[in-house]
Amino acid sequence: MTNLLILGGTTEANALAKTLAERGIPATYSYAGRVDNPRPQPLPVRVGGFGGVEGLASYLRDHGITHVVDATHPFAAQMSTNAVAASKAANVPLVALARPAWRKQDGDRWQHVADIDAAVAALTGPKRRVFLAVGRLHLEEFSAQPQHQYLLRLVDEPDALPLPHCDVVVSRGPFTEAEDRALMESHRIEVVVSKNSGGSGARAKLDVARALGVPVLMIDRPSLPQRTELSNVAQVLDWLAHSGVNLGV
Ligand code: 3Y8
Ligand code: NAP
Repeated sequence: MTNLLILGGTTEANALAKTLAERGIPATYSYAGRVDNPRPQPLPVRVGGFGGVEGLASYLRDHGITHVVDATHPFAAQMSTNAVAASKAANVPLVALARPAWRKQDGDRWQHVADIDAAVAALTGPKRRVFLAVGRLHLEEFSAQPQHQYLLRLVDEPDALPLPHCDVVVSRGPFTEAEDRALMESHRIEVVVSKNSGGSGARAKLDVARALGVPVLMIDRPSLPQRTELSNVAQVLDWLAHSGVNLGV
């Protein structure tokens, strides 16, 4: 009996969940529980960590999971690393639904940096108006460069902020070019800090930066373990069909 686990939290995971629900393919959608009101899903949802590799391996066995699709964000490196180890331990096949990294285009003024710390170091220098579009989890690191006027975009209202000069926009994506243009022009943004998330949900700020001639500090992705990577829902359905799953309609 087919029973999928989707490790979610991305636009692509949501598209997969919609398709599986429409086809009546049994699956559970998993959130980490990072934000207050995660988007509802057309599948049963579970929220919260599994308790490391062992916890996930036990979850796979206890719930009779037959396939794992890791559709988490490319920066969710710990989850993806655990998922590969746990699926091996529980002998459950796994694929990743992974979107390609964004690539510099003509007109882009990107400076690639290896990680968050390198992005912080690259902000050394006199005060600038910085669009810090990397969420909440790593704001602390940027307090090493308190001189800037920051624009922060967060999913939830923050309680405390580690930066002395910042404006906060509470907004979850996917984002449009019109709203990102309005935001970046009204805040007179002079540099954008972005993770190389890929996908469509957060690329608008890069298209606007190109149009406005604004430089981007582009944070490269963390390395992930070896696994089969598919890049769209159709390929996941194909993988399921080839492993004997009845695709319903
Ligand atoms: C909880 C689940 C959809 C899916 C929406 C995608 C697109 C918008 C781009 C910017 C960048 C950022 C952030 C971002 C994007 C999508 C997608 C994506 C970036 C939700 C969601 C959860 C999270 C967690 C959250 C992190 C934060 C990161 C905001 C849902 C909305 C900055 C990553 O407050 C916190 O603790 C937030 C934590 C991890 C990174 C960080 O360090 O703060 N995502 N984002 C998931 C869970 O609990 O398992 O409610 O929908 C999902 C989405 N976030 O189509 O509706 O697919 O990438 N999410 C980054 O890329 O830099 C925003 O503002 O320009
Ligand atoms: P992470 O650092 O790789 O994972 C840390 C721990 O959080 C994991 O070990 C696991 O806990 C738990 N976890 C992460 N994703 C989970 C999921 N989908 N279901 C259940 N538990 C999960 O992860 P993260 O970067 O904080 O990302 C958390 C969530 O936000 C993921 O769903 C991800 O897709 C989404 N997201 C992240 C980003 C980002 O920039 N990182 C951007 C957009 C969306 P245990 O070890 O206890 O199992």
